[in-house]
Amino acid sequence: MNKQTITLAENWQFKQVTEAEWMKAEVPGTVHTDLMLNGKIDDPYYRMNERSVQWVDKEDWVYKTSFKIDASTLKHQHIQLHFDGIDTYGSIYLNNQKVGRTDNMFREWDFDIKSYLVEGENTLKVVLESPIQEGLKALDKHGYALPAINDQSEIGELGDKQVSIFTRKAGYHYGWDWGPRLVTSGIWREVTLQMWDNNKIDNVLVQQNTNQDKAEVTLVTELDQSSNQPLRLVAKLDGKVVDQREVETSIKSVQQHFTINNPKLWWTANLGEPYLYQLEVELYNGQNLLDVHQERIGLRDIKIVQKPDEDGKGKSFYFEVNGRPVFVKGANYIPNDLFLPRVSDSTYHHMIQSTLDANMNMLRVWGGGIYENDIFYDLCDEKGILVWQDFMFACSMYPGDKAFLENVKQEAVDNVKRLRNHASIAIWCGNNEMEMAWAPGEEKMGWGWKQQYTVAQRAEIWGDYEKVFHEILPDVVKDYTDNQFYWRSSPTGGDGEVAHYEHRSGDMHYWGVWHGEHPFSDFRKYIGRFMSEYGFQSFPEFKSVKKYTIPEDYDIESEVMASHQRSGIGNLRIKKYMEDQYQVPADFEDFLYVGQLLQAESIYAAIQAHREKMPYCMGSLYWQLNDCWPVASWSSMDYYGEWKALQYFAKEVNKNTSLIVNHDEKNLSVKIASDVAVQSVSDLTVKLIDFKGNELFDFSKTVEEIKENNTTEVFTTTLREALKEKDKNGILVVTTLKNGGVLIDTDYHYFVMQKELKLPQPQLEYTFEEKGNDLLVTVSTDKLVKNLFIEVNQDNVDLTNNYFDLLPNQKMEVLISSRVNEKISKNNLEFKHLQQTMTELVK
Ligand code: BMA
Repeated sequence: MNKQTITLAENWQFKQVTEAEWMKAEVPGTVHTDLMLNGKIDDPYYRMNERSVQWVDKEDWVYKTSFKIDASTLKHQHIQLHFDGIDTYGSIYLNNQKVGRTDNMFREWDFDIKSYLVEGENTLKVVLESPIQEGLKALDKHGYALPAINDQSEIGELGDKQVSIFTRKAGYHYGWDWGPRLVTSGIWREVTLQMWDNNKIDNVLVQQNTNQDKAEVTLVTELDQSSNQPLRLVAKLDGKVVDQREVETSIKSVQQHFTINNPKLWWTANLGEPYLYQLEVELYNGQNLLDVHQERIGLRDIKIVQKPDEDGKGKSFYFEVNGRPVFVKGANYIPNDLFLPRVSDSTYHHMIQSTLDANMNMLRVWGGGIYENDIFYDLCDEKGILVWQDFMFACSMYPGDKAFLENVKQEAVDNVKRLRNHASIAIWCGNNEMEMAWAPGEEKMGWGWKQQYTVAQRAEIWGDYEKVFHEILPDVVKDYTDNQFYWRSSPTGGDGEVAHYEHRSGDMHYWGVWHGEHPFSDFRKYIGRFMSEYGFQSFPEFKSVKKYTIPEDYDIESEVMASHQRSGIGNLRIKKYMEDQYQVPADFEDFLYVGQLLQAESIYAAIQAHREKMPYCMGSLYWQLNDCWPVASWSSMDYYGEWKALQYFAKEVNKNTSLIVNHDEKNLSVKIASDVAVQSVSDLTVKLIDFKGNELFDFSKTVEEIKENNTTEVFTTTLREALKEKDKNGILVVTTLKNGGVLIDTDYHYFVMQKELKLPQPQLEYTFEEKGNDLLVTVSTDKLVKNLFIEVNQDNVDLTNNYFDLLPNQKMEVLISSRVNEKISKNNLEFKHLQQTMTELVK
């Protein structure tokens, strides 16, 4: 092949520009992690250390490496220096001559360097200018401040000077309500030398028209051609040639067509197999292979359906995959670290596997983070997880000068081209919450932003918004993708209408519970067509908290714990809602545990309410799947990858076919919500038992048919009939659904708040069985156990179940295994259940 790539990952050194001493550096890397590596700063995630590293982002840094080039390599016609990403302002020098400058973390950069190279030793230097100093200059030039509510400028020692919006860099680096302020710099993605002669493939756009019977595929290949040689382009699918053609010398863009009959379709995880074909596009000169483009593609058709309701008052908003409406189950996703290059492939595997294991079928890559690494999308493709992709703008208003707009356009082109062929990409969205916060044309709506400005400034700010989100970004999606869907902002009511809680079109972020202090029961009241955000916070489990604290910090109000809680109202909200539902434990460790249950129960109920409203509501993405550092947040997995109680509860409530049991003052009802049709007869049993296991009521029936994307009531009775004179505090309803003898779902339903449950003191028995490195724990009990938590004091472990209720005389098997092949020791296990945390006796 005439193309050659050399990765520049070795011999890197760095220093502060004003200092003399060079230190060892990692590329890809960040200044902060390199300073840690050299023992110059302490881990910013530990206790209050974040505060002592705020100087780092105000300095300029320089990285250098050297590499050898031999005479034959130098003969290549084209030699480019390629950066997959530079964070952010970088001046690039080769052999002390400036070859260019970068100013956008999200873009890829190419510099022609043939004329700068010499035979033998070459030096590459990258000067990283402080994003804060650059931001301050831009703020000065702009003349007035712009809204950036999550920018923690005070912690950054800048007073009220919020500069994040002026730099095209991940917003969350400047702080968020779940993140610290650590404004990084670094060569954060790979650096390569790319060499070729005459011709290469630049990129390939895959277009398809797919249905069950056939897929008509068009490949649009862009070539970099500078020779007069006759060329041939060969397309292969799963190793078989599907098209080949001669290419005329002057042509830059070539189309190839082929048809696949009876294609193996790509499906979301819950509906089928996410089949991927291996695509190769090869460029030949005679028999000589010049270049090859490889990727895995899915044959599928994805649409977003917005059909007016019959009464004309709203419109649907649902995803249709291969002609089938899909109820979306999932979560919002943020970057896994502030220091992005250290996020390992195994972290990505764990995240996406956990998404799949929690029976989800979509992640929303939220706009305050990054356009994720390729591996993220590869894994989503493989596992059948749809991706809602935001462009990187969130909760702020941005400038709109010519240079900024041109920069944004290039960023969009780079990322759209990189990601568009992934089977998982389902929607492109302009930004997070900006339309709703500004609320154009609605004086009474919004977050009070526009009221801070003069008429002229308001016109300018909204004008700049429209240029980016109503022109540049939709144009890029239109021009560079296979007709993919663009949505202006999340949330938006659609048709230019601002989203609100009563709106009957578009997507909805429901924050009445939490921010608005609505009761949990309001999750059932405010349901839109597609719930793209809602959430509730919790702390990490104690094992995780111990990693960033010392015993004197073990109080949620301590300075250290408060610093790892970035929502100003966070602790207040958790305590208030906990008081409503639970007996609030005085013990710190118990508080963390009960807090996780509180979060899990509330979001479980929300997801259930959304599914119950199918097909009116066709999506439920809670805020948020993961964390970027150890912190109290809305996440269902903590920074160390530990599943919180919510992740287990999500797994339960997201099952394709799920029981929903509810009661009100008068009635008890059982419903079945299902994403899929179940044609054969199913068996439903509904039992009422007390906490010692006595049966008080027993009902069973067969269910003839379960419909897809629908919720059907299958049983109802009056409370009077079911409960008789029984004590509500000591009973529960156990509902099971079986099909052909196979258990589909079980649900336990209680009649009172957790704080009012008369939980008995159970006699628990445990047996342990080693299975290779894994440990099988079998738990049994004589009386009801509520929310048994198996705490494993080992890292990187998976449990098949946790935080579960165990019925009297029931047995539960939990397999504990290690993701790093370690032996699980029973000595590392501790157990906790709710009754142990309750100090007040329920009368
Ligand atoms: C949502 C998100 C984030 C934020 C979260 C919790 O609206 O888009 O901006 O972290 O709320 O407040």
